[in-house]
Amino acid sequence: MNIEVKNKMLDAWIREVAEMCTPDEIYVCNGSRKEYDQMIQQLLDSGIAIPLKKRPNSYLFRSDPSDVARVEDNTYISTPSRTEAGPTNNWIAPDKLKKTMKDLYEGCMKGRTMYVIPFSMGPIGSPISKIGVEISDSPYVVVNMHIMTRVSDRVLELLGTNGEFIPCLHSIGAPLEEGQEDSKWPCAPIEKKYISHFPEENLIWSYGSGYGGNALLGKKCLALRIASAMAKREGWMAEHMLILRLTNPEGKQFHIAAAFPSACGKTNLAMMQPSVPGWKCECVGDDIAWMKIGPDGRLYAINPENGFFGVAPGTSYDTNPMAMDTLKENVIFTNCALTDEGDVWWEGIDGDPPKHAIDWKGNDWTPDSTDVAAHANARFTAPAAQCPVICEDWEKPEGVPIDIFIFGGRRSSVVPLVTEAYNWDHGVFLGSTAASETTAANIGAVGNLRRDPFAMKPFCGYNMGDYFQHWMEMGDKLGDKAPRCFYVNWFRKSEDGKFLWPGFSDNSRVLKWMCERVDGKAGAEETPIGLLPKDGDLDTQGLDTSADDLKELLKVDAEAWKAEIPDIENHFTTFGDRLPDRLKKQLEEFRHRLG
Ligand code: OXD
Ligand code: MN
Repeated sequence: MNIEVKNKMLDAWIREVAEMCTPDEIYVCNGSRKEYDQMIQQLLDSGIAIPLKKRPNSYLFRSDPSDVARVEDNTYISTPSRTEAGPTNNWIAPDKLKKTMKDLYEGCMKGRTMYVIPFSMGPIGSPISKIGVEISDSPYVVVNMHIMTRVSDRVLELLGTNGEFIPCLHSIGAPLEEGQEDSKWPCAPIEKKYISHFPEENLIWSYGSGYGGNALLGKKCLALRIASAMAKREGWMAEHMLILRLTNPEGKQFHIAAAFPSACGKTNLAMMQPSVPGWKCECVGDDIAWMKIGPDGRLYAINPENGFFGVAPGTSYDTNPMAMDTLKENVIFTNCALTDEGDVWWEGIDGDPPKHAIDWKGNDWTPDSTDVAAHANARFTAPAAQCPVICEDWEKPEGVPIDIFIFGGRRSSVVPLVTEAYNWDHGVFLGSTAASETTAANIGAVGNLRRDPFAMKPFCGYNMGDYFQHWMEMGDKLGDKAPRCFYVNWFRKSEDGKFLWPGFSDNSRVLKWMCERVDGKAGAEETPIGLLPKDGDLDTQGLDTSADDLKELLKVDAEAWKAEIPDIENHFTTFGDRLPDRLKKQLEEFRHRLG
């Protein structure tokens, strides 16, 4: 070990893991630039990282073709009883799961270095932040954690001799025998991959995958699954939400937190540049919000992350110019294509496709190839501080006060552009019934409707019925200081299959209406599904959308909604007696309003 670890629990844990996993070496990370550069050099020397001539200090990695995304089927919430994990999570009893995984961990780091990565989720020392320590045998994980979290020796100082941390154990699950040649992306086969959470012990064990949310344990595992269970116990919220600040022409600020399932444009909205003159949008975070009630009774949010781990395909100067400008240097790309000029390329990026490239699997690619050049889930890892519209308060330890919650999904029909909830309970009803049509990013048939409550289905670390109840209780505590709730759908289509709403920067028109509702300035009409903008309430100046299309976008078809009720009932039934009575009441009232 390169340093002496003063924290007793950490020291004991490192020794215990080392004994089980038998690495050749142990290295405790300090988060310095020098350390990052050395790790990158090592990855370059072994041919794992590919330098990009066109982007300073940026590198491309190619994963194993079997290790390209989060593995929800191999993800477990291991609570003492199955009921505590609830119907939306995979469950194995802790003893059994630990036994299986200990057998896998036995000797799994042979021939490798075991890295100890002390990190903070949230600014180091903030009252909302949490300290984690990830042990991993993947240098790729180390460099990504450097960007996505705050890795620092100051974290160890803060821990002192007895401070608490969340232990996150990760192994790619590929021991190296003496003389055995390493592969470029070692990992275990799918049946040996386990992404396990023990919420009662605040413990994470991940085995077999080197990719994204399976391996960068600060993100989905700690900041959502473990944190949501802690938040329930401690009376705060850990949500799968972007955070943005909108400033109106008079200089008044509004803070919005929005939950969308994957492939609904969350990162684009987080960095959106308004088309409405005089309005300004700044990004606080693009994926996760931790929120606590402040001394003034309002709800304050921080972004616990330090970087963006965004989906590259589809990102362009058209769809997200601020993301494109964030990606100019100091970026790790994974599973993008490589051009002959030494740049990355992906489907949907600006300009013409290159005449020749190397695809994400390392093969020659031309526009005539039948396969995509970049994997659909190809990613960029970029420091949040590099975003040109990062909010100056994004690292404020106390967070920003949330005025508005947005829920949403991708629906080609039925759901209008925007709906305001009648009150908190109705807002929780909208969040708990949120649904999205599946895209290529989801496993299963494209176009199926999948209920993804609060976009937390894959990320809630306990029984989701109890999570709904937690939302109700937070509303009770917040009272009239609670954020207002809205539901949006940017994806409604005309009968001939065209998107009715231009989206992107024009989404600012919808956000403007929300802010004006909060300010008591904009009108709305009551409908069975909630409050909708009346004619003239939505700022459509300069918008290239016909009056008929606008009408269709804001249409409430009671019959179509009635047809949704059985599916909502089925969805609610899965939570059994854990479903809050207040949600049952909401469903009854909804049915009644529909007539
Ligand atoms: C993500 C996700 O990677 O939600 O952020 O899948
Ligand atoms: Mn996400």
